Amino acid sequence: MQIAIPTTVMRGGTSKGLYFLCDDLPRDLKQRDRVLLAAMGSPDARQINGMGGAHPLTSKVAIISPSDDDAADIDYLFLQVVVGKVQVSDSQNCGNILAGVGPFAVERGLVEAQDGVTTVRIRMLNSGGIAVAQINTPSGQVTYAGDASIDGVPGTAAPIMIDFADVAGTNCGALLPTGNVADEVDGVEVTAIDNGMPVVMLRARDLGKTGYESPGELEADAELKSRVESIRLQAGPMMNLGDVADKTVPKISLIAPAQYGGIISTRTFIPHRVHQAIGVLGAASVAAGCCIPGSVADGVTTIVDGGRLEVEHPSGRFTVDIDIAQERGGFHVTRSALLRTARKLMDGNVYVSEELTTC
Ligand code: NQM
Repeated sequence: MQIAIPTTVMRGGTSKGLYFLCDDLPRDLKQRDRVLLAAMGSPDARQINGMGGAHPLTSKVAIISPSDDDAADIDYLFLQVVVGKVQVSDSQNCGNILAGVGPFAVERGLVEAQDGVTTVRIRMLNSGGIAVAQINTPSGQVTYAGDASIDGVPGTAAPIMIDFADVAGTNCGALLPTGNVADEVDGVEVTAIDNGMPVVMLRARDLGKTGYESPGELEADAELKSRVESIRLQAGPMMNLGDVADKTVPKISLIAPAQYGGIISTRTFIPHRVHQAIGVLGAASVAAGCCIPGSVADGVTTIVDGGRLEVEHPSGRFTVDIDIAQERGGFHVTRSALLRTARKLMDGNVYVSEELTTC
């Protein structure tokens, strides 16, 4: 027999996933993960028997519950249901799926809607840190329609402004987790950085690439992929992430001079597929790297001291507002803010075999 589990399918930023209330999923974590694998269709590489879209960007889950933290209204746990593997990972946060969390919480009655704009304070359980999202709620109803556009998503939608007060080092303990602005791994200069997402930045040209290749071209290059993975496996422990063989972090961002008036151009391994755009917190980390003299971005771009930075990616640009200060010899990011949109696609039940919730 199959049982029904209430869920909402939502596009959050440039990603898509299933959004659940925590109480609707099994409490036991092994059972919960079995249910989510079945709901998404993993480990099948095509996810044909589930809701997933056979790509990391469309195999994502948000679990939302009321928060007991006075600084937050709700808690958000992000889970990556790995495509092609029996693996559900909480090793990373996701700022794109985060965009749908505020609307979901308002619609499910976890946060009271205001007439106009509703502020939702979200505690991010994977990484720590609070995100503050502004949701359009005219007459106390969430609206998804609007005139904001983000690169990588067709059309326009209601704007969702998201502010991160203090996310630097939330995954790795420090903005520059190795203690250096640059390190060498496998003979390649890298900058390991965590402004909400652990990212290893390196110059595309140092790997024999222009940095303007398409995701498909980069994914087809087996030698490049193995060099990138070798650097990632060594950078993980250096970034206080331990053994990252089975983790989806750090991300590897190949950087090159901007082509379209932005601060820098990126192609980002997440970590085995190449992002069609760039992750939200991934972009915040790369933007922070563009503010640090001596980082690998220094010379690829002109280092700035914060402001509105446009990070270029394969499908356009990602704007990050960043405030960064140099204090006591270190760098302190006081604010990262950005615009996303989200859209509710379907609301109903996902069906899984009852045995998964009982054994
Ligand atoms: O960096 C993909 C995405 C992400 C993560 C990934 C993200 C972020 O685009 O905050 O949004 O890097 O795995 O959904």
